[in-house]
Amino acid sequence: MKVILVDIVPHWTKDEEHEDRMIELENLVATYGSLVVMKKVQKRNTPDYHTFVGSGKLEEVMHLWDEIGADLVIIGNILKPAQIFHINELFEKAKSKLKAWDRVDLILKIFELHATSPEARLQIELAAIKHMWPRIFWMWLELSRQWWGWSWAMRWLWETNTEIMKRHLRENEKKILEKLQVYAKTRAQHRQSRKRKELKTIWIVGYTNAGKSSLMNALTHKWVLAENKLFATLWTSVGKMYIETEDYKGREVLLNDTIGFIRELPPSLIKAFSSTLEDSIESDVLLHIIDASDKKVGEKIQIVEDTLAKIWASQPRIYVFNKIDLIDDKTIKSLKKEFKNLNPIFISAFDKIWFDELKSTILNYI
Ligand SMILES: Nc1nc2c(ncn2[C@@H]2O[C@H](COP(=O)(O)OP(=O)(O)OP(=O)(O)O)[C@@H](O)[C@H]2O)c(=O)[nH]1
Ligand SMILES: [Mg+2]
Repeated sequence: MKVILVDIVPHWTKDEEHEDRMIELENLVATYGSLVVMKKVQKRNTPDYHTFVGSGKLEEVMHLWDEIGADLVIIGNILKPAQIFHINELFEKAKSKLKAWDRVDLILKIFELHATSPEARLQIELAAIKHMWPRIFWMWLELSRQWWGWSWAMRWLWETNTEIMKRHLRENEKKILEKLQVYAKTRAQHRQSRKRKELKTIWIVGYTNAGKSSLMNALTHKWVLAENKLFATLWTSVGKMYIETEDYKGREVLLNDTIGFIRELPPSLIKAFSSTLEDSIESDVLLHIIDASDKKVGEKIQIVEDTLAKIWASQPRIYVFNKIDLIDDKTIKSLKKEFKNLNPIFISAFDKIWFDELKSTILNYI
């Protein structure tokens, strides 16, 4: 699919900031397997009430569509149901084949693509239904406003169809929730059994692509998929790590590798993973993995912290700067200085360096 990317940022956004947003959006599109053929950044402080982007920009995009043959316009922000409806309506009226998605649509599509287990698929289906509800409701509201020109028969047909659609969604939602409850019950039993064995759990959290799964693989004998893609991991994997102790008895801890976070990830999408995240949310310690080679380290740390606050995770944290093989000593030194208050540990999951220090810090926390 050929994609035109449109991102709206306030006037005061620095160039490097919106470039960073754009790179991330492009990475998301690439993860979905599509190609960005055109990028548009628009600076405006208040989004357009009707279409978010503004009709002028949309006209421009529609003309481009003719020239470059794009299929999809992705808006890098989170839009209101009415706004996405108006954009698609505008495209339809202009007889354009373009469709519009917002950021949440794109992330949901990636989730759909990466969901491999039956439970993951159910959770994502549920998230998609929840995401569609306000849009359907809005579509109904908008179309019923146009009724005055309709015949009675048309109105009746349309109302009946909408009712069928709503009922279908409601029934689907109920069925999915019932199936998910079965999984949640099994998981709760496993959690109880781990508690009885007094095994401590550590949740590996962090921005997407920070290297969480790579670290999980390096510390345990698991093989979790780690690749240069956003949201490579969607599900929780649990692995056992052994830490040597001075009394030679050693300690075992459980590591949870889960979905990564990203800016503007709506809490409703995180909640879609609530059953698989339950284990992690109840963990004893958080290992916050940070990509040290990222130019926007501070911002990414803040986004992860904000997301954790939204899901009420308040455990003690160990901050781990990963990928130090990609940066020079001078950068490490300045990061150490800048983030001194976090007491971070600097490692490379690739080269397996500074793992002893990481393990002994973990030991202090459990
Ligand atoms: N150079 C270098 N690359 C690394 C290191 N750790 C991870 N990577 C690379 O970074 C990319 C992302 O790694 P993952 O382990 O999949 O990251 P993740 O945080 O699990 O990502 P998501 O599951 O998508 O949120 C992969 O291409 C890894 O090979 C490291 O220490 N050094
Ligand atoms: Mg991962």
